[in-house]
Amino acid sequence: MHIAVVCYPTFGGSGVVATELGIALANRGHQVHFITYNQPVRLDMLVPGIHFHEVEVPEYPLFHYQPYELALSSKLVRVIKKYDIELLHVHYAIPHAYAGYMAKQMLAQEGIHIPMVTTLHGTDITLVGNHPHYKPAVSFSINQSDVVTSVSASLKKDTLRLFDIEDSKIDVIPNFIDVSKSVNHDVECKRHLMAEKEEKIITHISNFRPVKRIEDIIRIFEKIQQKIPAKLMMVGDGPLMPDAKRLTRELGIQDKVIFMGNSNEIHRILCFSDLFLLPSEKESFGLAALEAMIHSVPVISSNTGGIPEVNKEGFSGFLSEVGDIDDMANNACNILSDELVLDKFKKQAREQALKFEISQVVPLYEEAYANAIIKAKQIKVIV
Ligand code: GMT
Repeated sequence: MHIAVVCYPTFGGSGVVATELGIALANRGHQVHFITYNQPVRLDMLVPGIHFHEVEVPEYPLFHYQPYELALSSKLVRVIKKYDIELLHVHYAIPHAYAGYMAKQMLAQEGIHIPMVTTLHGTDITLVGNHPHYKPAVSFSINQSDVVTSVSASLKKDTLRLFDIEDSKIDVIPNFIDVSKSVNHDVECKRHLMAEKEEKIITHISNFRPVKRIEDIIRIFEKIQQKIPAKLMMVGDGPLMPDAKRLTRELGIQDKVIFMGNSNEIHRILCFSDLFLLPSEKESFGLAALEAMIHSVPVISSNTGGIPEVNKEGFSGFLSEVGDIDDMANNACNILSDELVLDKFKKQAREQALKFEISQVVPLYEEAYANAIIKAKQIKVIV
């Protein structure tokens, strides 16, 4: 099948899911065309069947805001026609579902009926999409999609609660992990560069936005290191980076916290990590936690959104109420203070992550594509 994929190309989870899914589909013989403003960070252009089309937005000084949606929908029309695209898959509703709908309409004028699948990822529903400034357009474009998928049951529930959308409209297709890629045995694990032998290594990966509760991470770590020798790896970048650095200085733990910036090779960090922290305010799924777990890293997280669908209490880690940093620190110490307990949790974290193996999830998307094609045909007949 010839598939067009629209996603954010940055280090966010939705872009990672879109990219990994696209690569998996290409490996199964599909032609996959990525259409976005930059090459997605994890896109491997050497995989046969992968194509990338850049959306360019010419700067015009009269415009206070450059019209990206317009450029995207025009690019979609051109690519869909030129490469005989049979299906459009947009990741993250804002503004992709809206731009996709516009492209669909333009193409319909020319007798081309392109089925559209929209995958909801989280903040496009719970934070941004729900804002009154966007809500009508988001609601409309979700309803106009032929098939809608959400990355967790919790996100589906949130979508139905916040928007006027029918239950049957949304299929839950969980995020996934490619085991073969995520455990690279050729990579030498350079733990000795990061910590002393007796120190435990605790890791957090995100885009350092308020929803991740970056301050909680630093404060949880500060409590842990009072009881257990440890280092904290802060991986990623974002608006709260300066605040996080300031807090480590205020707490006098700056020598124990390493800010590593964005990384395309998180397996090289997760291979030596003992524990992962994800105390987010909201999290539709928590892909970063799943990536940690497949590397046998147990997770201390908040009990919010889709996280409990991924991190199993007392098995792959522990869950606490949002903001309960004492409980999170205690849970972390309980795992880290006993080597036998730590080993058990490491094994269980990997066992839990294996339930999300990519080979089980990609066919669900192929099924969703087949349904979208059927639905688009029915709509065409009605029109
Ligand atoms: O929160 C992020 O780090 C980025 C955001 C995105 O859209 O890229 O992540 C959302 O989508 C991910 C992939 O489906 C999920 O794993 C994250 O839980 C979700 N983030 C939130 O809901 C806050």
